[in-house]
Amino acid sequence: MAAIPSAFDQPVYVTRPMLPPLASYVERLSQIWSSGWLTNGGPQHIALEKALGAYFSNPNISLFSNGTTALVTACQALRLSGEVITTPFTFPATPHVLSWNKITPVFADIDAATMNLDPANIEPLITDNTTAILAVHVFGTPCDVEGLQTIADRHGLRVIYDAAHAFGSRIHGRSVTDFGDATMLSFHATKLFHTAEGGALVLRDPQVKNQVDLLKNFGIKDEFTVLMPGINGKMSELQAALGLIILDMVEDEQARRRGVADIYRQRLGTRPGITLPVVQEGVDVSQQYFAIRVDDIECGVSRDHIYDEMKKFNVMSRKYFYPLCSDYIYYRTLPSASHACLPVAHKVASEVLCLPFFGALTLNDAHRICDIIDFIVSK
Ligand code: T4K
Repeated sequence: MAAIPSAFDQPVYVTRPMLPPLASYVERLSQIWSSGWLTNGGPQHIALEKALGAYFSNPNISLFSNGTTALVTACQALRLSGEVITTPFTFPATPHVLSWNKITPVFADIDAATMNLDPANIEPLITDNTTAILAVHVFGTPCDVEGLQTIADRHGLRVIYDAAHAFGSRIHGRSVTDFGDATMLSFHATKLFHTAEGGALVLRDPQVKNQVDLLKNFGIKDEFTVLMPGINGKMSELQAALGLIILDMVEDEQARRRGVADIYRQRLGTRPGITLPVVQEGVDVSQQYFAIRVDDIECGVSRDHIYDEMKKFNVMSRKYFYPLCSDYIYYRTLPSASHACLPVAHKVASEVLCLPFFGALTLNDAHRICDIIDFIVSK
């Protein structure tokens, strides 16, 4: 049997936020201090919105205090109601934004390879009450955007994407934000590009962008006119200033993560029972997460065993997204939440393990994590 690998001295988390040299943030903070302008669309906010508009080649972008509020607002702006078809394999925010809009989430099963909504499962779930499809580019892997749009067009539905994991994901050179009526991005600290907390909507229609801008600022048009019951979803100057610095670091961070991914692929790809993230022709992924799948029969040990044992070596992997949203107390009585309707999602949720994946992880760390997995699996 292989020698026992040494444990890490400090916990190695699933991700760590990119942090710029403090001095560069202090420099931006001093601009904020001199302006005395802290929020409500100040100079940092204007600059970040413009920079991200250029990054996505779409000026119809609206910044938010977080991704969840952005998605809640998108549902309002697009006047979604009734039922929306979505995936159970996601973070709780995805179905919750529907519930906050008094919309019933209807869960459809996912594709086994991409772990995203499978268009083939959507049509049988469409009723007269269905107004949209809310799909998630899980772990940065793009959805079948053409398949989803074809179904939406056939039934007059909106398409919204939760691209919380997909900053920088591209399909044949086009940003994932080019597809659908609205795309939400999360800029939470755990995301590749972040503003500590934050998010954005990228919109197809400039009129929807105007509506979104009103909605995220209480519906205020001017000092004496409030047009609609909006919310406070504004990004502050402190968040935007951080984003302006982090944006310049994204490419380098992605390159570092690719180095880690290469090691995981080389070292774990030949292990029976371990499946690596899918590689799709013509697709660039964001490098947000590195999610392996563990088939307990073929591998000889379960995903849960690897997760528990890795902790003993101070490696904190995560079982994103277990349990499925359809198994939460609030949703499990929905007809679409029954286990029988979601066999692939249940299998995937029992197998997925997100390994530590961030630019500050050294290649040596990545090898050590593989040594630990090898040890656990062969023990
Ligand atoms: N849609 C999808 C598909 C999402 O995944 C998310 C968020 C959303 C919507 C909602 O977007 P936001 O409204 O958040 O913008 C984390 C994040 O909090 C959450 O934003 C994210 N998805 C989710 C996948 O991951 P937790 O519960 O795993 O967070 P936590 O605190 O356990 O953090 C994970 C690890 O990250 C920690 O073990 C250590 C590291 N970490 C975390 C923070 C907050 C740091 O090193 N520094 C930090 O500041 O949800």
